[in-house]
Amino acid sequence: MKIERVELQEILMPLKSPFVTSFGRQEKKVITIVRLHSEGKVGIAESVALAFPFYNEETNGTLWNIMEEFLIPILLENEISHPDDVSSLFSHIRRNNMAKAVLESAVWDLYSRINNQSLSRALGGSYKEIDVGVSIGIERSIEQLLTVVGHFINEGYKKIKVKIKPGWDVEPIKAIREKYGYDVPLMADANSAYTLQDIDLLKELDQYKLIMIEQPLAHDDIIDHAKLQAQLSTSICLDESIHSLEDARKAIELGSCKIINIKVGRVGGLTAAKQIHDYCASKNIPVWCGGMLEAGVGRAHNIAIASLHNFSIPGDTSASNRYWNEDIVVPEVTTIRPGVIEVPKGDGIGFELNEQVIRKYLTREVSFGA
Ligand code: OSB
Ligand code: MG
Repeated sequence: MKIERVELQEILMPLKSPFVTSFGRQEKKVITIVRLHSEGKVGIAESVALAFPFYNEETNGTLWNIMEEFLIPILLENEISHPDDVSSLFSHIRRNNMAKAVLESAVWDLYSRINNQSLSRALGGSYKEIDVGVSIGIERSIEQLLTVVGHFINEGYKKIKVKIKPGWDVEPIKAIREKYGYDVPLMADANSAYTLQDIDLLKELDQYKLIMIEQPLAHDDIIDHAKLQAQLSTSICLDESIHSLEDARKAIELGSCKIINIKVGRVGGLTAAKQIHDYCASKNIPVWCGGMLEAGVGRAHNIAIASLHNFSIPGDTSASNRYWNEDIVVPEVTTIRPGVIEVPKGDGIGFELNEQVIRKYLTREVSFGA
């Protein structure tokens, strides 16, 4: 397949309510939508880099720079026989995984559309439905947090993840357990807000029987996480620390985690996500699909990868209406039953762009190639 044209569109969409983590507060989200044209078909994907380099080093700005200057010329100049080729073509460019991932994921969508199959099928997925959870930011009070948690428990989400940071950890977790009990599948995500000096506090969380604690320590660490895991009964899940199959192998060998959160953007694309999934399966390490506040296109890619068998823990891919008043795809990404999303059977990601919504929030657009 030869990519004939690449279109980039940037949109700025307001979130329904602000999302606060240990690294910052977001009220709107910048999203770059990629369209790749070949053989009369269009493959699509959406970027996940945030507007600021506080989760990882990439931003929407660095993404455009790397795509325009390096990645898009490679896509336009090379014949691609399979989407797996793209990661090899990009491999000499260091990091910039989110820039690589958005283009690579669009190639996967294009490839599956050209072959008249669903992206899930092209990736080797087996689930027809996936269980999903929800991620809840840092709220302004315990009372408000309990209201929000209660709302999502009522909606039937299969995993409740709450953000924690120093000063907002034991107290909110304890309050959730006291009000809603121990049957709620609850976990915490620290986004690297702690160090080994906080070990006593992190051990205190053990009594609340969390299904895991996500990325408690530094974004670039796997050594201290191994020391911490040895002293915690709660499983550690790594997010920020895992950028590649090699990172996953080293973290698992060191005992730095018992679970891995796979984000397609963070690992540089669907091929890498699948490889990490397969490796983790061979080591009995369950994985789940993380999120980056995606709109419908990103959710659709997440649903497809989460249909692979070792995605055995509900991910963060809630329905689009958890964050958005309107979706950038039709149909909108919804649950079919409480906490369950159907894996689409249609070609590619199984959703089409909602041009009207995209036009409404468009901030810039450019195209390359024919
Ligand atoms: O750490 O998983 C994270 C959002 C932005 C950046 C990092 C993270 C998150 C979330 C939200 O937790 C997940 C989602 O609902 O998309
Ligand atoms: Mg996380």
